[in-house]
Amino acid sequence: MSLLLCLGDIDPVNWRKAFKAALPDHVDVVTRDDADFDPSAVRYMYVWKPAADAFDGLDNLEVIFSLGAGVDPIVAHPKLPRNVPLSRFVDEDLTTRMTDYVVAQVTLHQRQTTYYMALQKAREWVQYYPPAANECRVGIMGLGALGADAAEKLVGLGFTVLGWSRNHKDLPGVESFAGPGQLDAFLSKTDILVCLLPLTEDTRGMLDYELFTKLRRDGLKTGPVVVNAARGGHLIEKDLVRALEDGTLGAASLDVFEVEPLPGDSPLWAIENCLITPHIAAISSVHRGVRFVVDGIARHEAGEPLENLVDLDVGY
Ligand code: NDP
Ligand code: OXD
Repeated sequence: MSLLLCLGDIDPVNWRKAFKAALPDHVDVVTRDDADFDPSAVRYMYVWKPAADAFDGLDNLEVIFSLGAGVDPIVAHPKLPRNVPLSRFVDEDLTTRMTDYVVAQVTLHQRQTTYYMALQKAREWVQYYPPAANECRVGIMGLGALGADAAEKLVGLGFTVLGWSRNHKDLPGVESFAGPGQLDAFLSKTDILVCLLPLTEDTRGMLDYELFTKLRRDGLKTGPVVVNAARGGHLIEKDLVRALEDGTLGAASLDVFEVEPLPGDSPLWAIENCLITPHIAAISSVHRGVRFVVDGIARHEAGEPLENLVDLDVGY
């Protein structure tokens, strides 16, 4: 039986080596490029951005493991076998790295860094004092594995933290809002909006101009801020450009984009109060990813339930 690596734009060489060293002897590690590839031998699959033929011929597939925490390209795949369980990556190292990113961006915007960068460029000395952490309200969209950890760490730093999710949450120090009916109330109290939602039919394109106009306006001097570390599909980029240009937003931090790599002619590159990183907020490391799959296969073969199963009907 075999584990099929289906890693999209990621080079499988190091993964293959690490899987071979860690998996029991009865599980081979294969790719579709192998000369002797036998789809009927595939019981397990490890997937990131599956190609059009990714699931073809896999009649004996038992479990799909997602390399990413986000499963949107897998769930949206037209040939996904919907009767096969999909287990996604939820991992302490990934979570910590994402929280590092969120805390860094939030702190930077609370301290109004893009405002002082503009002053530095203009050689101007303006002693405006940024708000203290507790005067700054951070609204996190998505209070799952990543959002909940970021919220906890931001509370620890003294920020006023709000969260919006599908279901109500009881997280220490976090004011919880749930569902579409409470979205506007959540936005109206938010100075720095952090998106950590999964990309689903309900969340695609949510971050648009109308939503930006609903954020709290009397918090940060330069206007509210959007931080998107989830998926490019959440954000309407032209709306963000407009909102940054007309002052509806004071600044933004983007790690993910509608098209990745971000095309050279995107107007986002040139906006000085839009801080861009190339989808590096958090990574599934080879070591941790291999551990996740090896443990998952062991659980499955022992007849134990798999962890972090995706509900294909809700899309995350
Ligand atoms: P989870 O599935 O653990 O959490 C998702 C959260 O979003 C839950 O709180 C859920 O609500 C909420 N949610 C889902 N749909 C809606 C909706 N329609 N309305 C309101 N709330 C909703 O995901 P993770 O925290 O593990 O990951 C979040 C995303 O982060 C991933 O999907 C991925 O896109 C992105 N990511 C980005 C990385 C990067 O490097 N930039 C790295 C890793 C992940 P409820 O709790 O009520 O179900
Ligand atoms: C993920 C990612 O979903 O890296 O894990 O984007």
